[in-house]
Amino acid sequence: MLEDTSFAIHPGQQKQNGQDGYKAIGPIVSYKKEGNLFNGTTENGELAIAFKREDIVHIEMNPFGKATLPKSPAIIVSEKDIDFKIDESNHSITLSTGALTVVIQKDPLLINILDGKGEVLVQESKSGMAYKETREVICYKEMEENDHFYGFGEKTGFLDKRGEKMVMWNSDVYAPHNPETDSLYESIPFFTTLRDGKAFGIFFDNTFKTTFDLRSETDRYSFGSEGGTINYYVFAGPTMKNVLEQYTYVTGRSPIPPKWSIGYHQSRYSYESEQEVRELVKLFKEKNIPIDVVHLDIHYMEGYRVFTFDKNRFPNPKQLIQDLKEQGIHVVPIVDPGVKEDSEYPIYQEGVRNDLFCKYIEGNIYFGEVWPGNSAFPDFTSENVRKWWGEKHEFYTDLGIEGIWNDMNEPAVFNETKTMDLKVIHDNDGNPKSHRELHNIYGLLMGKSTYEGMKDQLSGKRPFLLTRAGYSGVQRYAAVWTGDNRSFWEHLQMAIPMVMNLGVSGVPFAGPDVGGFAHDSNGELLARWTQVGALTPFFRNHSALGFVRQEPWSFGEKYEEVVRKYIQLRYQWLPQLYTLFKEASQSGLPVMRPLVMEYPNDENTVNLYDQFMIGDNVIVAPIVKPTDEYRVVYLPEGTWYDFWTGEVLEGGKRHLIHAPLDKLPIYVLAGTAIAQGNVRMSTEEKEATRTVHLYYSNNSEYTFTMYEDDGSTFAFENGEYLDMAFTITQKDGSIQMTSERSGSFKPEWESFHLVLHGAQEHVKIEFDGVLLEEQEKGKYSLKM
Ligand code: MIG
Repeated sequence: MLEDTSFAIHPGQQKQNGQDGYKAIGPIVSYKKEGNLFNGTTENGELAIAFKREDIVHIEMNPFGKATLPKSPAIIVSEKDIDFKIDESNHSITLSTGALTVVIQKDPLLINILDGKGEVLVQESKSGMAYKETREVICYKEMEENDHFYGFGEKTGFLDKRGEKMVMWNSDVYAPHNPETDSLYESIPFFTTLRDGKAFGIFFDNTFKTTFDLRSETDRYSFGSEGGTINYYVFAGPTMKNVLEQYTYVTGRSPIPPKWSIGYHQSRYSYESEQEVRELVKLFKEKNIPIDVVHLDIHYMEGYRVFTFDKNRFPNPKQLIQDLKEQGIHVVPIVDPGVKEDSEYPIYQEGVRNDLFCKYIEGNIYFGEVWPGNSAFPDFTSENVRKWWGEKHEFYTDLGIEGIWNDMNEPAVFNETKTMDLKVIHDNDGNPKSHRELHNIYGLLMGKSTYEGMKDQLSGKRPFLLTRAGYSGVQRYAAVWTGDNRSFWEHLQMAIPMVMNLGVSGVPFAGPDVGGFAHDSNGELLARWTQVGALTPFFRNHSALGFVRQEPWSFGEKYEEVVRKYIQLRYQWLPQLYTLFKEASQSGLPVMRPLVMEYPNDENTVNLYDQFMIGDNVIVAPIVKPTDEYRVVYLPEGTWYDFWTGEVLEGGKRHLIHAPLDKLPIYVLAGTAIAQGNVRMSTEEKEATRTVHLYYSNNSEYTFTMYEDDGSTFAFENGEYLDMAFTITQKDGSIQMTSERSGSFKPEWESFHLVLHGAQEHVKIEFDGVLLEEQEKGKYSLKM
């Protein structure tokens, strides 16, 4: 209680410095290389090292038992390791592949990791790895003066996490979300260090509560856990993009989402009846505002029982869902893990009778209070439970539902600790472990169960899953929204670095509740937030009960117009975003990314949090303050075009730009291109025209890719896609474009245009050797 008062900084509260009770793992006593595995014994523990790839090393230091290089469910990379060279000197043992060298100093034991050129990436500091008899483990690394840190998943605050101390513990935080709020819903114990323009990454694969301390000391940082071992991967980089490719090689990538799921989503806690949903959709249509998805929050259920619809509020869900589908709209219902304790409720009956719920070691079911009242929780750590829960989604797919929203899956429980009793023992496929150990992966495994179950039942269609909680690897199953933010300008500001860091953490499909969830939004905030949302990967307006309505028309004509314009803009940009989602599925690169990823040598970008990039050539610099119409935009080297006016701005400096309420500042790099589609009322409507916008720059070369497929099935896996790579060479006042196509998919567009921006005079464009005819100034048409 007194924590909220000045008592918290009472002089007597100051902790004594000095002995922290940690003990070093001790020097190497013996070691052996067996096949592709290195095993060492230290005075107080064990050490194991294996290489997943030349540029990825897996290390475990275990002071409590054998080092076995354990893998959490985050890991998808195969068991197979690659070989390495081993050398020994008096003081050290060296393991190397071409791209990484691990130097194990024998006494005291310190592990240093160098890149292929012999440059030090990770250097252990002081005691290196240490532990307490009470099972805490910690590892110290040196921190250089110019190190910057990115990633760590879903964290508040600015972009660069240097100077922060962060705890990974999936937590339901309704309020507050502020710069010092630490644990939120997701735990992604992975980060990238950028040092003098070069990057490497560390993934601490430990599912217990982990802590990353980049604050307490200026020249070293630590990561540690209250259980488990120091079990981590180092990724060699050398670019931030390489690190993400390496990390997602180990933990997986996002599948290409169904197109409808990257359209606009409208939500409210809650649209409470069929009537209300129909009226909502009618208004969207009347007002000419595109929409693809309506979310159904907890009120659709019968007494908050998952896998039910309330018969009075939603008398005919099948009809409703079908009618909406005919209007190009998908319905996404919320599904929480808590199953109401009700002996007459089939889901509860099945769960109890088939032993599918989380239990105490003594055999009694764990019950926690959530929306339905006293509830039991499926034990997603076991395959049979995941299968059962996944199959239950037939209830939704039978009604025509293709997307699910998982909430409260930290799991959140209404009690003091906010979650399940840590003593609960998960079955974990016959390898029992406490909730304390597996808490952080509960949401990930619920996501796996839901995604795989939906996929099985959708006969070839792609499911969409939105989740609140997760762990590394969550990207394989779900999009992530950043939970219960508020309708504050500060939260609009915070959302930008948060989503960028999620992207840098392997989660490309993310976004905040547009307009803010709790608190009362207002027209200007909604307008500015919708501008940002229009280009964030996940785009959903959601708000809480008890606060003012937040649908696009809630604040009068003036704001409605702006909101409409930007939801429409989203549809125009979908082709560009879709290609980026496809790239994310192959390389792990985020759709929305910090400038530092593209300009790592530019010091101005290292903590730039209020601008973002879409792909590698578009900068978005939204207004995130009330009444302000001006802001400073930093444009890195190169020449940039104002997306709206075509005005040319020189890079390598800051510009003061004017952005009245209806303007979202967007800049496109000269010499590059973007794809745009026509505005549609939903992605289910035909995309009749496709336009590629070229931005003139004499003497440049750019490879521009455009990806297409049916947008809804997995047929692309069998070659039914169209991948077009255009090489655009601008030289001596003319442009040469060559295209390379693969895949057998035939797109639906009837016309394909090329628009050239910024050329003062007529420019000759040759496309695959054919001279294009200029139809009107800057506009060229061509046959695909
Ligand atoms: O404790 O289902 O973050 O989006 O509307 C609240 C009701 C539970 C929290 C989610 C929010 C959702 C709300 N849920």
